[in-house]
Amino acid sequence: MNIKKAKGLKALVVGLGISGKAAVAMLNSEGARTDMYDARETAAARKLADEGEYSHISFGDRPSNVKGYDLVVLSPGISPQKDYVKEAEADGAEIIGELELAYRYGKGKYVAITGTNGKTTTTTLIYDIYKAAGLKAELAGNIGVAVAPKSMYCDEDTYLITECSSFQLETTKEFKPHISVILNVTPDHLDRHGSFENYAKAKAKVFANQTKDDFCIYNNNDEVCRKLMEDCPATAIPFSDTEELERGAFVKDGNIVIRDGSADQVVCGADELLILGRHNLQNALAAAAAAHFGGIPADVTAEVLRTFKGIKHRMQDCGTIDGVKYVNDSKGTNPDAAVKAITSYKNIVLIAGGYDKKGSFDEFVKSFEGRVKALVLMGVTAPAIREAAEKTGFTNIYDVNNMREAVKKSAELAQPGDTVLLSPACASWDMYKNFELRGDDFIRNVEELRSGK
Ligand code: UMA
Repeated sequence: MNIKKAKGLKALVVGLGISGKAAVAMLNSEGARTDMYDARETAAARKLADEGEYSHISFGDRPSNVKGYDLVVLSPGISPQKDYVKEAEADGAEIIGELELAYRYGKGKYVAITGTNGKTTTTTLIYDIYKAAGLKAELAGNIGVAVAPKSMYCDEDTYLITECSSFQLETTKEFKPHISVILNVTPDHLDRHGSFENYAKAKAKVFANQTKDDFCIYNNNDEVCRKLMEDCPATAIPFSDTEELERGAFVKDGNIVIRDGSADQVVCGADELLILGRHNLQNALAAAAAAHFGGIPADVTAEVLRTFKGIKHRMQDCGTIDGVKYVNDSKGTNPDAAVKAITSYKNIVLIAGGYDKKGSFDEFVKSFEGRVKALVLMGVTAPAIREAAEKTGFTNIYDVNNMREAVKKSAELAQPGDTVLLSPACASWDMYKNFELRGDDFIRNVEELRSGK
């Protein structure tokens, strides 16, 4: 039971996208007096203000006022380090995000999944398993669904299977999931968090308020995860695809096995998974552990693992044209995610580049060896990726201006048996609103290629 009362609080919601709108609705229904701010003035934002009883709304570089608030609810895309946020805090406001708001004023039991990569796949797998077990479950969080409406309208015994980004965790304070999952931690969003250490710290907030009665499922193959566990107050449950563990989820004799007490439970064969790659085996192990420690029988988990086909924009098979396979991995928004996709295929014509998060591309280009034949670059980071690739001696590089040109050029370069892979290693925000729109643009262009347009 996490419910508190927000009645009478004076709140400012910063950013009016998916999270901000949900925060406004929750605060209004709780009886808080809610003001709003967004850098961009849109008709949708105005409408929101007209509907609110006490709302004042402002647009532009900063909110018209940041003084006198009890609570400031930041959208995930907005840094708590911004001057006006610091000013509000100095004036006595508590700074939280929509995840924390949903937790404080709503209901439900949380299964919170974080990590640099694999979050959406694992969150979806866990959700599918909980539903298959007949439990009440809702999908929420960074997967594109605000948490607040789910926690407002669910029952106390509903599981909120919540994908948590570092941005969302950064602004949590009391958030306490019953089961947390940390899949891996590799450099991402360094422009926002300032350092890898700060980014890892934000991830560790997923377990900060857990107790021994809760579970934290973590990747024992990931050094950063193991290190974070030194400060974990929950019952820590490791998973590994390479070693047998005293307790946890691992692969033994080719099977996914759960060990919890004396007898091992065989879930299913690792080769029965339809989703490809070592990282997906790790995602399946994490999901199997999250299911087991949520009290779900192994046969229910097995059925979902055997039939799960993956998610859109994550190594999504878009079919074959003239013997060339087209794969949409628009969700490869950081170098590590893209490496995972690259190592799952051979003879690749790779489309990469996008928004600059100020990370290094050295490891990314190293993974090309023996796999990537040609590189087609677009977006702000194109010169940086070219430079990193050329340093390693890789020179088969082509610059293009948009996705249409990228798909056309890739089709020219690819031979039967090759794979054209969109896995940009970068966020989409320089050219698109989000990675979904980038992936849809890729799919549309592949379809046009198929129809000969
Ligand atoms: N805005 C400002 N000032 C700024 C920046 C943005 O006012 O300085 C305004 C914009 O004009 C816009 C609103 O804020 O109206 C957008 O807010 P937002 O960027 O926080 O996005 P939301 O629509 O609320 O979506 C957020 C997550 N977005 C980000 O973290 C950037 C979504 O994750 C998430 O699905 C959604 O909440 C529901 O939980 C997307 C994402 O890209 C998928 N996540 C990153 C990732 O996965 O790498 C972390």
